[in-house]
Parts: sequence; structure tokens; C-alpha cells
Amino acid sequence: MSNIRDIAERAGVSIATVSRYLNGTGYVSEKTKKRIQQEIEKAGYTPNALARAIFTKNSRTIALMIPNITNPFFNQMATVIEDYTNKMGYSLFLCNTEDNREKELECLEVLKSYRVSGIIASRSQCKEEYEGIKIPVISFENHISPSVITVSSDNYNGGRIAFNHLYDTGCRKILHIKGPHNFEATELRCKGFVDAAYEKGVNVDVVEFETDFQVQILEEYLERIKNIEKYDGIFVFNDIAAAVTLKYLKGKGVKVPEEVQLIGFDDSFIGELLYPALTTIRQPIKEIGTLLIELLIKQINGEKVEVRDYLIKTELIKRESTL
Ligand code: XLF
Repeated sequence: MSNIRDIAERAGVSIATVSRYLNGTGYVSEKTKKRIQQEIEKAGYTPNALARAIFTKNSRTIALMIPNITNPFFNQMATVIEDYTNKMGYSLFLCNTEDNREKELECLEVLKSYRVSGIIASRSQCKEEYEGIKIPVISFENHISPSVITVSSDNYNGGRIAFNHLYDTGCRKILHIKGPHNFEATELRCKGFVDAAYEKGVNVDVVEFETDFQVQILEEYLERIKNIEKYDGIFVFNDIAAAVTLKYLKGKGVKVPEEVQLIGFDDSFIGELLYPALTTIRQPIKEIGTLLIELLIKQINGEKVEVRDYLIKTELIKRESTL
């Protein structure tokens, strides 16, 4: 089996040059790069990633912790992030935390032991565990600490847009199905929605769901809402829960949007597949994913980045579930 010395000999360069090429740590001319790469391919040489990680103190791996891979929003986000991570010369580790603190802690330990270069924590259920961690961290949605950047959609304004749309289309008996209280994003959506209703002098009912992805549990929550058909407008905290609500309403013979108008949040791909297609508030997944990676890689490279909240604009995507 060939090693780095053989590659260097065959390419007619020093071991240090091959090492610089493999680790991306210094200048190597384009001509030399090409020669080294040709020899690597001819020899079928696979660089030892672990040894390289120890040597360069950069494993060129980024970990994405997502709350659940079955929610279409998060699987779209993971796809965008993986693509962009690879484009930037890194590989992605995916961890599915299921909003479970214990699972997130276990993942964190594994990631530390693998010396990942950076971590994207989304909807984190841990805070102090990230303190003092030597790995650059960035957060999506839930705040971790004042020294960690948080990227999120403008959820508050998204909630306001959702209310104003239902109001403008004539709804006055309105229900908001809100997300779990430990999701900062859905708390803000709820606040925006309720504030906008207050400004218009409309009372809205609010019920809380304690999960966002286990379909069966979502259905059980819906069963508990008395006379759901008495509402003429419902805003559901995300698209997957809105899809379950739509199915439930149809099952009860309620016509959407003629009798009840329905609006979700995310603009994940399922919205368009539903019948009627779901009106929703768009979280720009691509923009969020690329910003997370850009800010994280800057931190990995030791560049200065402003530690603050980065808010991405939300907008209404009008489809058939509202008038
Ligand atoms: O955490 C929130 C709730 O669900 C997240 O942005 C989502 O909308 C994804 O579906």
C-alpha cells in the first residue's frame, strides 16, 4: 500500500509539499498539485484523515445537530448544509437529537472525541454544556450563550404576517396552534401573531402542542381541541403540524379554505404537495444554511465575526388553503 513518501517520490516533490497539498496548509503551485493528484489516483492512496486532523488540528468536518430528520424542513436544511459544507471542502456529520437533551449531550461527547472542526446546534436543548467547549459553535434558533451566534428566521414578523393574512381574508374566529414552549422560534411566532391580533382588536385562542413531528401525537392533540370547526382561520406553528391539521379537518368533513382557512410556517416541500396546497410563511432554507456555514467556517479559520443575532426575512407564500 502506498504512503505519503511513495507519492512524494513518484511526483518528484518533497513529503512536505505533498503534506501541504493534502492539508491545504500552504502554497503549492497548480502544476505540482496536478502531478501529486495524478500520483494519488494512480496509487489509490487514501490519506489518513485522523492523523491529518491531529496534525493540522482541523479535521475538516462540520457537525450538524438537527432536532429530527423526519420533519421536511430539517431534512431540506440538512441537504442544503451538506452541499455547501462539501463545496467549502469540509465533510458533514449529521446528528439527530430528537429535541432530547440526553441525546444532544451524547452527540456532543462523540463530536468532541472526533475533533470536529465546528458544530451547528439547532434548536438546542442544552446551554451550559457548550460553555468552555474548544470547538467553534453556531446556533440555529435557540440561544445558547452570549458568545454564540444565533441565526434564525424573523419568526416574530412571520407570526404577524400570518395573522394579517387571515385577517385580510376575513377571518375573525381565529385559532393559533402553537409549538412547544422550549422552542424559541415558535414562541416568537406566537407572540407576533397575538400582538398583531391585539392591534386589530381581535381575540385569538391559542393551544400548545408539545412536539412538532410525531404525527400520531399531533393527531391526539387535535382531538383535544373542542369544536375545531367553530374557527374560520387557523395558524399552525409549522408545515408538518399544519399538514396533520389539514388531514384532521378533512376527516371531519370541514372544507378548507371555504369553512376554515389554514396557514402553516416553513415553506418546506410538503406544502405544495398537499390538497389544497398549503399557504405558509417562508423560512428561506438556503439562505439560512449558507449563512450558518459561512459564519462557522470564518470562526474555524480564526476570522473575526460579529457575535449577534442574525435574522433572516420571512414572507407569505399564498397557496390554496387560504382565500
Ligand atoms: O423550531 C421550529 C418549529 O418547527 C422550526 O423552524 C420548525 O418550523 C421546522 O418545522
